[in-house]
Amino acid sequence: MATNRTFTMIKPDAVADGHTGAIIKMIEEAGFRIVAIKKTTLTNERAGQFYAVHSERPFYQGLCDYMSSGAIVPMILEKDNAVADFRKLIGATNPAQAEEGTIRKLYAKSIEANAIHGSDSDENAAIEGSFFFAATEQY
Ligand code: YYY
Ligand code: MG
Repeated sequence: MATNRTFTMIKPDAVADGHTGAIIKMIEEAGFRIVAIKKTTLTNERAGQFYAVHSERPFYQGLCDYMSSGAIVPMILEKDNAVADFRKLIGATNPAQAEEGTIRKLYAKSIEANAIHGSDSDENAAIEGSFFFAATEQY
């Protein structure tokens, strides 16, 4: 059975451009309940830890620089089939390939500055959620 939680963060470009409210509205209207939320920043080093799985990829350093360039809004979300349904809501990694009506189609600027993160598995959702939030911050 799919677990009912996923992890997301609104990325620096979308936060800086004032899209936080519109994106949260889309998330809630799609039926996700916000379990945890805050506005914070990542150092370059912590961004590197979060994306460690990509450390050998050519885009890794640029990604770490970008993710530490401004405020982000991490969230834990709850819904039946949360991981898969949320990936559908955000759309493809490259906004040029994202479907109409998805968050990335609407708000991403490029494959790097692509507005929002979504966990790719139940296991990673739990790891990523606890990267940002203590158990006492999840309601
Ligand atoms: O899960 P998702 O965010 O859709 O993509 P990943 O393949 O996990 O890559 C993580 C992150 O890295 C992506 O959101 C933007 C960045 N990135 C990039 O800058 N250039 C690429 N060719 C691939 C990914
Ligand atoms: Mg990914």
